[in-house]
Parts: sequence; C-alpha cells; structure tokens
Amino acid sequence: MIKTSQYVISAVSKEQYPNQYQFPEFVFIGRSNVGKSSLINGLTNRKLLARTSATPGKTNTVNFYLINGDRYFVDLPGYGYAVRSLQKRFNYGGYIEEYLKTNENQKTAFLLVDTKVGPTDDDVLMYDYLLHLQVSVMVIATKADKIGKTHLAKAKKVIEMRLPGSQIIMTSMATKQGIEEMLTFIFK
Ligand SMILES: Nc1nc2c(ncn2[C@@H]2O[C@H](COP(=O)(O)OP(=O)(O)OP(=O)(O)O)[C@@H](O)[C@H]2O)c(=O)[nH]1
Ligand SMILES: [Mg+2]
Repeated sequence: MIKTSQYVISAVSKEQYPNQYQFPEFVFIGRSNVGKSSLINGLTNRKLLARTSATPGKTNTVNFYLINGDRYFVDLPGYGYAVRSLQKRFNYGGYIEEYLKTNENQKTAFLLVDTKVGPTDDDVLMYDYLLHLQVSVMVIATKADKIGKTHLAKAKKVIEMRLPGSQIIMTSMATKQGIEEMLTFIFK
C-alpha cells in the first residue's frame, strides 16, 4: 500500500518541521533500540530509508519521511537508555517533547514496546503523557520473533495490564509479522 517513501528532513527544531500541507503524521516513539527505525523500513519495504543500529541512540533528530505524497512518518530519538550522557538524554527528551507539543498537523503515535521486556517505567510514563496530550496512541509490540509463539498471548496481556486501555499490534521485522495490520490502520 506504500507506493512512495521519501526522506524529507532531520529537524532539530520545530521551525524545520514540514507543516505547509497539513498532512497527517504517524510518529514512532519508544526506548532507544526498541526498533522504531527498523519498523519504518519494514512498513515502507526499504532496507535503508531510516538508519538503524545495534547501538542505542542511532536516531538523534526528528526525521520526517513523506509517504505516498500525502502523510508523514516521523522517526524520533529514543528515550530512557542509561548509557547515554545525562545532557544527551535531556536534549533528546527535549526533541520528543517539542515535537509532541507542536500541533500543526494531526498526529497518531505508535508507541513501541519490546515484546520480551514488556513496558518499562519510561514506557508507562510516555503512554500517560501521550494520553494527557490527547494524541491517539497505538501500542506496537516489537521483536515478537524473540519469544516463542506460545508466549505471545501472555506478553500481550502484560502490555494490556501495564498500559490500560491500549490497542496493541504485535510485530516483528524479522518475520514481517504485523506489517499488514499496521498498514491497514495507517490507510483506513
Ligand atoms: N530480532 C529482531 N531484531 C530487531 C527487530 N527490529 C529491530 N531489531 C534490531 O534492533 C536494533 C535496533 O533497531 P533500531 O530500528 O535502530 O532501533 P531504534 O528504536 O530506531 O533505536 P534508536 O534510533 O537508537 O532510538 C537493531 O539491531 C535492529 O536490527 C525485530 O523485529 N526483531
Ligand atoms: Mg532509530
């Protein structure tokens, strides 16, 4: 369903956001290394559109991708990774907050949580923050390939308990699980 995907800009402040057309935005939020950039590549069926890395902290700007010429995917820096210096954590947090508080275009948040780890305290805080800002949220459980099939239902229950009222899609970029379901949601 995604015919074209195109890198637009890596913004470091809201003045650089491409908001001249009022396109809806789908923003990928979550801990560093949870798989935000990989998910953008999986959805767009491009290997190298968004840069990924095994080392947390790869994405450090607010990256906009134009999808089918009429909506944006927004890749954010991750949060909550202890190894990062305090100043960087604060700065990256600043980018996330500045982005979420800018209300030019309609936003839908994909909050990514690691299927195996479950929602961390930071994820719970972010979930509450998004609800507080009245941004609509879809929870994306990532790396589902890392646990056995028999444990998937249990993992989903843990997410439902930690993030009450959440809608959840289980995904894996290794097996392509969940991509169709996400695309259906994005284009509905
Ligand atoms: N097994 C498995 N590994 C994955 C999956 N998705 C991503 N990864 C790996 O997880 C690591 C981090 O992926 P990224 O997409 O760079 O994560 P990110 O959330 O964008 O990280 P930051 O930009 O640092 O915030 C990479 O080594 C990916 O290959 C998945 O579905 N399954
Ligand atoms: Mg990234």
